[in-house]
Amino acid sequence: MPMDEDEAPGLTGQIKQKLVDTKEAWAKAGRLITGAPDRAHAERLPPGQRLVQDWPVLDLGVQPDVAKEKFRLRVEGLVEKPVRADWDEFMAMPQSEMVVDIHCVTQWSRYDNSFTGVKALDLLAMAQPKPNARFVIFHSYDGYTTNVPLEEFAQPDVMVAHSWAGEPLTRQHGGPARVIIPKLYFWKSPKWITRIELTYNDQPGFWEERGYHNHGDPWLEERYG
Ligand SMILES: Nc1nc2c(c(=O)[nH]1)N[C@H]1C(S)=C(S)[C@@H](COP(=O)(O)O)O[C@H]1N2
Ligand SMILES: [Mo]
Repeated sequence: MPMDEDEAPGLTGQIKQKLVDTKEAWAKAGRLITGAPDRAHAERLPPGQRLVQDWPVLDLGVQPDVAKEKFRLRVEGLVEKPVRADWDEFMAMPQSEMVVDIHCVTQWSRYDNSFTGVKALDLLAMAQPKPNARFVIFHSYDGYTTNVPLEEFAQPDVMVAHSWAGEPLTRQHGGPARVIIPKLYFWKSPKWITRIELTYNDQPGFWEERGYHNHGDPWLEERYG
């Protein structure tokens, strides 16, 4: 698949290689897997996580400046009706709100994040996946990629969000638009999204290729693969 010309080429030349190396080494060592559920929050806080009040910023050190005029959202690949929306078309799609908890593999969780955007289910209703579509590969403006099974994307609490707590998503948190998949660790929620590709074959993304778990369920502590 050719990359969108708006996507940054040569990602590895720009990222904080030291940071990536450290995380990759942790993944190899299986670090941070504690297996110890926090009893006080047994029903809400996944094992090995701690609750934070602020919202940490995690990325590869490249935060693309995507002007709304240049923003494009595409849903393509194994679909009957490829979607290609500019900002106004994206904002004219059915809008939804949700309040969800988010869980980062680096052990922080944050409760009650309110997001506004377009539900994955609404995008899929427009794009109409072909019967042989099995996986979703996300492509972002910083060159980041990540992958999920189609059934994980087709959950009612998955959306392409443009607002958080009623305000436009900031650039550092992935604005103008990012995917939110609350049931999986947060590395599966790509910031600065531009292309959502439905495929037959799975295609491990940036962190999945560097030792992170291919699935990433926080309740099963699927941190490292
Ligand atoms: N495009 C893009 N999306 C990304 C990342 C990234 O580097 N680039 N990092 C992932 C990781 S590892 C995490 S934990 C979350 C962090 O999102 P936040 O900075 O809004 O907390 O974004 C995920 N999505
Ligand atoms: Mo992360």
